[in-house]
Amino acid sequence: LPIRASSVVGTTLREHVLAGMHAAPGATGQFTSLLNHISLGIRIITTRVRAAGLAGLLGYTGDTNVQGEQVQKLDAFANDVLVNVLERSGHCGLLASEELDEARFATNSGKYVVLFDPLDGSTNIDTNVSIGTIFAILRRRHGEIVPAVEDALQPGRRIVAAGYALYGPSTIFVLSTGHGVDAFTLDPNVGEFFLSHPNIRCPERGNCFSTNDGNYARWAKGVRRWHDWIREENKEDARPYGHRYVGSLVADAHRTLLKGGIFAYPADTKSTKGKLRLLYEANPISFLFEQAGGAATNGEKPILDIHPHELHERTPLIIGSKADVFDYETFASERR
Ligand code: AHM
Ligand code: MG
Repeated sequence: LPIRASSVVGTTLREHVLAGMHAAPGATGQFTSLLNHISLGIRIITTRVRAAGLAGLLGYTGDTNVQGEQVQKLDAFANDVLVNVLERSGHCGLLASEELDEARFATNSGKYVVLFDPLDGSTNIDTNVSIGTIFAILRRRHGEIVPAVEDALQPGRRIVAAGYALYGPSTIFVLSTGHGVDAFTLDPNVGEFFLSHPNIRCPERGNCFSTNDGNYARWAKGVRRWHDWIREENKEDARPYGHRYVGSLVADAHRTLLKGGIFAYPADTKSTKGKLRLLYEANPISFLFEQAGGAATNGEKPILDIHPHELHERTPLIIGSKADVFDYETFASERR
């Protein structure tokens, strides 16, 4: 088979998305345009994230700036940018964000729904640790003339595209339109994303686990036993696993996607339904893991099979290499 031009390292995100459109029979260009608008939003957010420390140094943060105007916090800024680019695209019927209490109607004729967390890991901003943006795109429910909130409450199985941007040492945009996962790195001088990691595959098994261990005493017995087990010395397998935890989902998920292993944020006696949000955190990340050959569960069933009931619903989230997620499930369900 000839190598697809769009999967060669160095291809721009724009070219890649366009090539996907040409390969899809009957494509109208609306989806392509929507993705290009999201990419624009991410580039705008990047510039503000990169200036965040500097702005603080110059006294531009806090409650008011030198002009006496209120200065927006980074997460509110990121939210406004995404709302604006989505509304301008003309293809988004409904949008929902971690930063908005209610879903928002955008363009009545827009056939897509976009769910997003504009700036995830925001408690890490003050200490200059990586943060990210997460999004999922769904098609509006079939046959409905105008958008309704129910369009957002579809299971993750119906996602048509999902991705995240990680604002780390470089900005990286990880995307799946349902044909595997590719990552694009931003060249800040050119202002363009270039394909840097084509066809990402999550390893079958890893050697690293990622949990907030401070919650140990609050976890269910099965989860505690899994956690004890993964830290035990064993000559026959990779145990004890190494431990990494950033506390920004995008950063922890990105490492786990590339290197394998497991990230787990189970329910506990304080967060009885889990902490992470189903629609705009767990679902898009789970879609990417499944597309890369990894797995994503709430401990009982695949995240993507959950039928959502409300916009800001929470879920336990366990993602990673297939074998590692399977081990977790056998402990959590007390089959082991
Ligand atoms: P946020 O949406 O308020 O930023 O919270 C979500 C974050 C995730 O990025 C991360 O995985 C998790 O919360 C960390 O939680 P904890 O601080 O309890 O370990
Ligand atoms: Mg969040």
